[in-house]
Amino acid sequence: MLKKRIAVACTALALTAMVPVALTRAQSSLPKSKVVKVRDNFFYPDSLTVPKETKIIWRWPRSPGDVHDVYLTRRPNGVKRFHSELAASDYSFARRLKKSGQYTMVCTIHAEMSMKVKVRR
Ligand SMILES: [Cu+2]
Repeated sequence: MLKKRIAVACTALALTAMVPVALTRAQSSLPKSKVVKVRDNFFYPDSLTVPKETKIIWRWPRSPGDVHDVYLTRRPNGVKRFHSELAASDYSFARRLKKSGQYTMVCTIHAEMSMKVKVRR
């Protein structure tokens, strides 16, 4: 019986401990981030709509594949181009998109490999 009661108490404690985390997440006004997978030969997802100040993180796979990069082509006025390294694996690249508008990123090696991000006002 005692064992059962302890188990119940532990479950209750665990649930209580989880509540603040959930609340913090929901209430947080911290800028968001989105992960984009870099694969052969596509970005996933290849289309995103995000709020301003979202950090986009491109992640290459752990095991080596083809070489890819991320190069910003279309962008709102006044936004600087960015260009990642060329990488085959174990690499990531991130940029925070601060200005609303349409962004297009491509891989300079593979013409078919492109993606769009719409940053909301
Ligand atoms: Cu590529």
